[in-house]
Amino acid sequence: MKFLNFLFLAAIISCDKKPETFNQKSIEENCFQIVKVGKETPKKQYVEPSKEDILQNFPKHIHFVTNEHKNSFENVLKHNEIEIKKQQEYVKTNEYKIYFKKFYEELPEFEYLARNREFALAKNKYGLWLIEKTGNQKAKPYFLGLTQNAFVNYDFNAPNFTFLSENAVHLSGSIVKVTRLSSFPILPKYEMIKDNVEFSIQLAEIKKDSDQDGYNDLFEQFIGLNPTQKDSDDDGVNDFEDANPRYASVSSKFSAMYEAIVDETSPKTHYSFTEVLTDCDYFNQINPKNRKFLFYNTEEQIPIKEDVLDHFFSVKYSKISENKFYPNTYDIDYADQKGSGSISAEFINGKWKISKKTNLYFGV
Ligand SMILES: [Ca+2]
Ligand SMILES: [Ca+2]
Ligand SMILES: [Ca+2]
Repeated sequence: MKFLNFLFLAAIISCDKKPETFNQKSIEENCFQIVKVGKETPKKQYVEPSKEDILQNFPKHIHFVTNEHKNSFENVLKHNEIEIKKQQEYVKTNEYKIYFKKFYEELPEFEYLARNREFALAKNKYGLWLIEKTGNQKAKPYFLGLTQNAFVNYDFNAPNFTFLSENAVHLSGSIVKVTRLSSFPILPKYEMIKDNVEFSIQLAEIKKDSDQDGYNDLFEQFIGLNPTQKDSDDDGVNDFEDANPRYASVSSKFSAMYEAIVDETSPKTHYSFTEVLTDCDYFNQINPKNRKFLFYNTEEQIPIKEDVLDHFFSVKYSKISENKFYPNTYDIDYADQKGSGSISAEFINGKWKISKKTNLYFGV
């Protein structure tokens, strides 16, 4: 029941900040609850894509043909849950750790599905990756750019199944329409668009890293970085090393507050970010030290559309409210997979003191 009970209790508090310039005004409005605004700007209506839209907008780098001799989608889906459980058990075994040793040792944050020659097929929260490990060279992950509309049917029982030919990655599955009920952490609902599909992606396409910054073009496109610029936000730190690669950091009192709230220690890998959806510049301009962030504003909705936003942005924050009773104290409501509650930030002697209170546990 991840977000079922989640409500941003828009504690509308008077705020006597008098914005002076246009820019200043927009930051204030985007960051603070202001009584004049009254309520949040209504969200843009999400328009569900038709099956034709999905086929038309299917990523151009993925070629597909239909193959009559494969399992039908209905059949695959029937066993999907059992297969996923089997895979979850398999990744805990020594057999798994030994079979994928050379990949696993370097990049344990991926889940490995199959191994062909010097390549492994792996997944993480963004989707499927091809990981190359040649000799003593460092393992190199390439994102495959398969959208949620490409349902891949891999053989969980055979980690040596063939997914690689000389020049391309081949996977079988179906093209589907996916609908998720954002309030429930349950499996999504699928509607079949094209059954028995063989997907193929050219290796050259997969390995393309136009700006040579370490992320392949397909990954940069997916997470909203610039595939033709090493340093997307032009702050002097290349995308691959940048802990906040979409927005240049700017120090300010409230950026420091957000840093104190969110910059918790976490394994800092190049292939996992904490995604935050916010229109508040104080928030997206933070300079994190302990983990990597991707900030998106509600207008761009990159890379995931409305129907899956809740699953991609696992922590949500409300705007800032000035505390009516305590001076120099600000409140933010939050919700994550574990529960929801409020964060209180007090500014004392130039430093932020943060306290977090969980009001509701989701029991997961
Ligand atoms: Ca790149
Ligand atoms: Ca780049
Ligand atoms: Ca940068």
